[in-house]
Order: sequence, then C-alpha cells, then structure tokens
Amino acid sequence: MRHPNVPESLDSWWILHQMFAFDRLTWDQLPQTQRTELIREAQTALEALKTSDDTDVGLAQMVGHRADLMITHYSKNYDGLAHAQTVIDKLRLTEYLASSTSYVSILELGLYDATAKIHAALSEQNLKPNTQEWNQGFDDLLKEQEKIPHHAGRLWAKIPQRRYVCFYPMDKKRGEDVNWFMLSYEERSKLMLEHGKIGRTFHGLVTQVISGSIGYDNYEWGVDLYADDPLVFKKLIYEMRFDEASAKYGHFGEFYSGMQFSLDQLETYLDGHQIPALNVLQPALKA
Ligand code: 76R
Repeated sequence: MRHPNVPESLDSWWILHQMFAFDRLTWDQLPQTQRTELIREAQTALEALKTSDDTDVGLAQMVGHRADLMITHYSKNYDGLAHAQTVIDKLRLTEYLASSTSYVSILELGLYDATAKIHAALSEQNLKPNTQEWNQGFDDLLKEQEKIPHHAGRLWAKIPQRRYVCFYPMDKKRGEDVNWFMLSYEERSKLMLEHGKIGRTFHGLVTQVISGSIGYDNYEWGVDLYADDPLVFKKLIYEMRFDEASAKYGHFGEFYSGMQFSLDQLETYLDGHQIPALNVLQPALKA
C-alpha cells in the first residue's frame, strides 16, 4: 500500500476452497455404468481446469465431520473463480455432494520489509506521501519486487503437490486492548520477522500458502499448509502459538485437514478405496 502505515503485498492466484459432505451410501447404490459416466464427466471438467495456465484445481479427502471432500481452485482472475464454481455446480456428481462451506481469498506475499525500504527510498528522494510522485515511485519500486526470483517463483506456483493439506482461516486481533492494526509499522514488522524466523525452521518440511481474504470472506487470511507428514502441522502450529504474532494476536477459525489425491484417483476415492499415495503430476514444490 502506498500509505506509510500499511504493508504492501504481492497478490497472485485467486483462491476458492470448497468443502463438501459426500453422500457415500447413495452413491454406492448407483449402477457401475452410471458411476463411471459421472466420474468421467467430472474428470474431463476438472482436467480442463487443471491443465489450463490460468487455473488449477486440487482435490483432498478430508478427515473429520466438517468436510469429506475439499476442492481448491486457483484462478488468475476473479471471474475465473466464478467460472470454476459454475463448472463444479454443473457436474452431475454434485447431486451426491452437499456444500458445507467455502472460502474466498487471494494468494499474497507479505512485504513488511520491502515496503519499509521503498518508503525510505522515496523519502530520501524528498518525496511526500499522498502525492502523485510518491505514488508513482511506489508503484515502480513495487513492480521490481515481483521480479525477484524468490517472489516470482512463489507467486504463480500451482497448488503444492504434497500428500497432506491443512487449511484454516485466521484474523489478527482487533480488540479494545489488544489490537494488531493499532501497532506501529515497526512493531508489526518486527513481529512478522520473528514469525518468519520460526517458520523457516520448518523450511522444506512444509509449504505454506498465505492468502488474504479481507473483503471476500469472514476472516482476514487463509492459511494452507502442505506436507508429506501430517504431524508436521501440529508441530509447526504449536510452535507458532508461542510466538507473539500468534500468541497475542492470532485468532483462528475452523481447522480442516486431509489427504490430497490426483484427478486419476477420483474413482478410487469415490468408490471408497484407500488412496495409496498422491500421484504427483507436477514436481513437488519447496516452500
Ligand atoms: O516469505 C517469507 O519467508 C516471509 C516471511 C513470512 C511472512 C511475511 C512468513 C513465513 N509468513 C508470513 C506472513 Mn506465515 N504462517 C502463518 C501461519 O497458526 C498460526 O499461528 C499462524 C498461521 C503459519 C503456520 C505460517 C507459517 N503468515 C503470514 C501472514 C500475513 C500476516 C500479515 O501480513 O500481517 C499470516 C496470517 C501468516 C500465518 N510462515 C512463514 C509460516 C512458515 C512455515 C513460514 C516460513 C516459510 C519458509 O520460509 O519456508
């Protein structure tokens, strides 16, 4: 943000998480030929979303009563997200899927450090906030951030192909006494730096995708974690709880966890067999 108190973010994929309850017993009563037909129809539609450069789709079998199936959509634009929702709605398979909840957000890379540096650089040029020159200078320097390989690689990475996924929405507290948004920029920046340090001790073990949802859904951020071992979620989230940014300011929504599976394993999932391992269609992405 051009405003001196607001950290900027680089934003990329629009994200829609859809949670469904699966009516397995009714599905099981369908004749094999009809099941096969519905599976093929779903695979064709999902394949188109998966192979397009502008969209991606992920499937996961969830554990616990809040959801049986999670479909994660990525889209390069908001309209595409609406279209992805329509594609799912039109599947005859959805006669057996009851939507339980959903979450709308956009992938973001938070830039506390870079925003402060940009503001310092503009001030050194004797530019004043809220002027056209400041705003222009800000936008130019921000564009540079997108090109940094560390950012560019993560911005448009597709859905991480790791077996286990954990999703939850969260806020930073905005109470009368404890209010993240009333802290100074420096304080928030320092806390996020500490947060990042703890996070990085899990580097390689977990791939984290943070998305912003202010204006689109009930919490401020969506957190997706992907790992090869589900125990990593508890270890990481527990450790984070001791860190001030989470301990004092974190406020969490409902937690969802499950196992990702690939499109060609849809039949295995629907027919109720255990999915042996995630068929990785693209190389596993490191955090
Ligand atoms: O990209 C970076 O390395 C920069 C550091 C970083 C930022 C800016 C980072 C690193 N995160 C950032 C932003 Mn995170 N993160 C969470 C949660 O459960 C909880 O207590 C909180 C949920 C986890 C588990 C997690 C993990 N992060 C954010 C933001 C936006 C805040 C804002 O802008 O004000 C939120 C809400 C958030 C929440 N974080 C990391 C991790 C991990 C594992 C890392 C290190 C990634 C790596 O280097 O591999």
